[in-house]
Amino acid sequence: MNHRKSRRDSEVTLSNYNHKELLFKFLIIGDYGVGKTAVVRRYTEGKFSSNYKVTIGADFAIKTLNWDPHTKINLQLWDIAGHERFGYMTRVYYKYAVAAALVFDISRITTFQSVKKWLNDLREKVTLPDGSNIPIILLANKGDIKHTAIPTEQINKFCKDNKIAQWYVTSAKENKNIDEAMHFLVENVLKSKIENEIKDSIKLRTTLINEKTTGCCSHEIHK
Ligand SMILES: Nc1nc2c(ncn2[C@@H]2O[C@H](COP(=O)(O)OP(=O)(O)OP(=O)(O)O)[C@@H](O)[C@H]2O)c(=O)[nH]1
Ligand SMILES: [Mg+2]
Repeated sequence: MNHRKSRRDSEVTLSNYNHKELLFKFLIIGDYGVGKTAVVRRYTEGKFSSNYKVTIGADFAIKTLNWDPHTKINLQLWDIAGHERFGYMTRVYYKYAVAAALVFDISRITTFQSVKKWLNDLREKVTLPDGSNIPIILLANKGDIKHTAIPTEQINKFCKDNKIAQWYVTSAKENKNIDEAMHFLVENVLKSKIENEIKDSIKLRTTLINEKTTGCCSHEIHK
């Protein structure tokens, strides 16, 4: 995996007029063996291996997207070891994340039961700078395995009850729905970013108007 110096999330580099480069940190979390590393590898390198090599701590990979003619997005995907759930390091790994993909193995019910604990851990430790929750999607991975242990209705209900915007049946092995899921997350982050920028510009305008008013009044008093 590519290792690079970590930068703060949502960093904007205006390289030239009307062209921007963004950096988003995404978390990939869930129980051990559900396929987090396989999903990241499929997405960033287009490869799959059936060997299981346990992730220790966390790893990360970069994917660059030419989102539109004016926007380049560098996605920093943090692949957190499934064994880390109750490790104190998760707080450090989660820092500055702007979105997350929660992964479980559709053929193993226990991994779905753990999703709630991962979600609670995430919501407790990460919020966007304005205090709101980060966008989260749920990936029911190993969709190529015919044995599905969790009924669709149960997953739908879980997402509705826990305000998870979207879920996908994915397969790192067969390259199913991984691009689509990541695309959805990026769109959500961009949407919340635009909303925040609008809020900021309103705040700025209000401040400017207030300052102008204050300036005007104090000027009148001095007259
Ligand atoms: N059939 C199938 N096997 C998969 C798929 N994704 C991952 N696997 C296999 O599942 C095993 C575990 O995958 P990993 O990606 O290493 O799991 P992980 O979630 O990163 O596990 P930890 O690093 O321990 O947290 C490996 O043997 C993978 O080849 C998939 O979509 N389909
Ligand atoms: Mg792993």
